[in-house]
Amino acid sequence: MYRSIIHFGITSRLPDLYSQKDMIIKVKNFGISTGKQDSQSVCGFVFNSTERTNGSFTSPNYPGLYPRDTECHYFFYGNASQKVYITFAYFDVEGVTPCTTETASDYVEFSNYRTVDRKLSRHCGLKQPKTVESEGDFFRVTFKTNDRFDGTGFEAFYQFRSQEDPFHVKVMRASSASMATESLVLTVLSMALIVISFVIKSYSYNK
Ligand SMILES: [Ca+2]
Repeated sequence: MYRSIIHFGITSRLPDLYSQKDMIIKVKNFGISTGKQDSQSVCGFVFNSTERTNGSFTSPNYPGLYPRDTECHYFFYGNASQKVYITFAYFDVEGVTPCTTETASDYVEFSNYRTVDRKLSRHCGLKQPKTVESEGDFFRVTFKTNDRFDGTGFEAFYQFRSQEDPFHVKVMRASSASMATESLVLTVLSMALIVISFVIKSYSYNK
């Protein structure tokens, strides 16, 4: 399913100590302190709205440099009436748009599914993505790095909001009383207009 081995590319940083080709390390601690680590994936973190309705999450080893050749997934599970909102406070992901393999970029990707969501574009560079909103009660954030160049990653905030949430401005339905007043005013106004036009017409005829 996911990679079971993380290659940190330490060879290039510490050539004297590790002269062999590559160093392979199995990593369990990603320096990510929030969410529940998913035992099924190497770098997977689960955020359930039943446990917390808001909080923060970061790239591995934040605010230090993130590791190379790493793929982390952040899974957000709300209840049926909730949506997930992700806002970035800090963003430094090495790469250039469109943040693809061709541009040798690391990237952050969003999805409304467990698989790739083609509607949502990838993000890299220094420009923080705007607040992202999920379509439904599930959302996934993926962070993927390649084998060259580094950044300090990201810090982001998540919030589960239910559709009835007071944060959401709802369109107010006019009460029946005010609707009655409104229609009465409209009726009076239109009657006044008819009278005025009648007066004007009869005045011009009389001329
Ligand atoms: Ca990189």
